[in-house]
Amino acid sequence: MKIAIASDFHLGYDRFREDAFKQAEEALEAASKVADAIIIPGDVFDMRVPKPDVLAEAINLFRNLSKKDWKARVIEVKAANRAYTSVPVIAIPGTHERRAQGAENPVNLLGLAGLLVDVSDGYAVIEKGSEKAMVFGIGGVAEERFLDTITGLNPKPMPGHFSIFMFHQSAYELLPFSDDFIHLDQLPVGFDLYVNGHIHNRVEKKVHGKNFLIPGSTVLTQLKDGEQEGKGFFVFDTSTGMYEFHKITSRRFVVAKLHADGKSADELGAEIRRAIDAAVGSKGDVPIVRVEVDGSLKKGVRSIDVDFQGIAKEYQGNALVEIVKPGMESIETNTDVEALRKGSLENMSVKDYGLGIFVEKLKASKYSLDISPSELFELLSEDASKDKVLKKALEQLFSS
Ligand SMILES: [Mn+2]
Repeated sequence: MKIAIASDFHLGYDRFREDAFKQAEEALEAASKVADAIIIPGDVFDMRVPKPDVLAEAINLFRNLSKKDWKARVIEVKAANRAYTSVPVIAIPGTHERRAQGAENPVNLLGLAGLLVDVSDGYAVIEKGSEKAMVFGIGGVAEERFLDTITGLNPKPMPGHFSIFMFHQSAYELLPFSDDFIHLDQLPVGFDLYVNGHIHNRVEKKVHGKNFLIPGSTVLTQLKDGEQEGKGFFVFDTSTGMYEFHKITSRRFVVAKLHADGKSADELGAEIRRAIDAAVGSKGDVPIVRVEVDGSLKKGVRSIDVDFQGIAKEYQGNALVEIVKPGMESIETNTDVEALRKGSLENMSVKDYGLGIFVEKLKASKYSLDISPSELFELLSEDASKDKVLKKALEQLFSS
């Protein structure tokens, strides 16, 4: 049985909305042609409460997919939510869809509509002729709760089935940043394949001697060096244990690193234009070009003397230009900003980074409410419930 692994579509992503949709569509369409089943480890949507037109986009996408002539079927599901289809498209919600406990998330909505199988906190069995595979899924949870969640659910492979463990978290070996992140050797043992989402560049590793695959996002979001490699999805053949990466047509992304060192405003301007011209080239597409400038300009020249915005505008229609100029301003820095600059937060979303700081600060202030710091963070980030949550938190604070 051939299983496609495609992840992090981020439908509704504001900045490159059309890219997100088109590239997800191409990945799913291509996957349906070469694979018997598709599994999606989270972040189908970019937001926890997508607007109706984004939901409509997703519904159209998955409806087309479910009409294909699938040779494999989902024959059994035991998960947090009921399944309403046997089409072998199996997903979990990611961190971008994570909502406060008890609230429906948009991936679950697609499950309710019978457009995919939401395999959160449980498993689905796929059958194709005499071949059987099972997928155990755990949707994105707060990092510090993941180990407890694994312990609570106790995922086990199924004898006689090719068993896949699918989740959506950071991993310490990939992001050595927080002690809350799972270590790969803490993942449940005995599975034939481990599949993760969340991280937006492609990762191929081994866990418990088996393959551990992250396909990366299908759309550019973080504009980091690692995303220049091109987007796509994996296809894993359960009978041979071999897999390959299928590229999709994704918008070209080029990073150019320049040094301001002792240059005049005009010199730097010219150098930036040369770098963008080179990146645009003659391919006729509209690439995303990120120009990173470091160092300081010639004495007496300030970075505001360089018309960065004007330069970016000159390329309208030919390139999507982003110019970042760390280190050029003599602004106050702190360790957090330094860490961001040095790229030690590679692969981590701003939301996760913010959550990390929030949890740390609460721990330091000996926070002791019933509600966990990450749940509080989730609640506070849900616009509609802010007043309610503040009230609830205040009540708890002042009643004790
Ligand atoms: Mn993501």
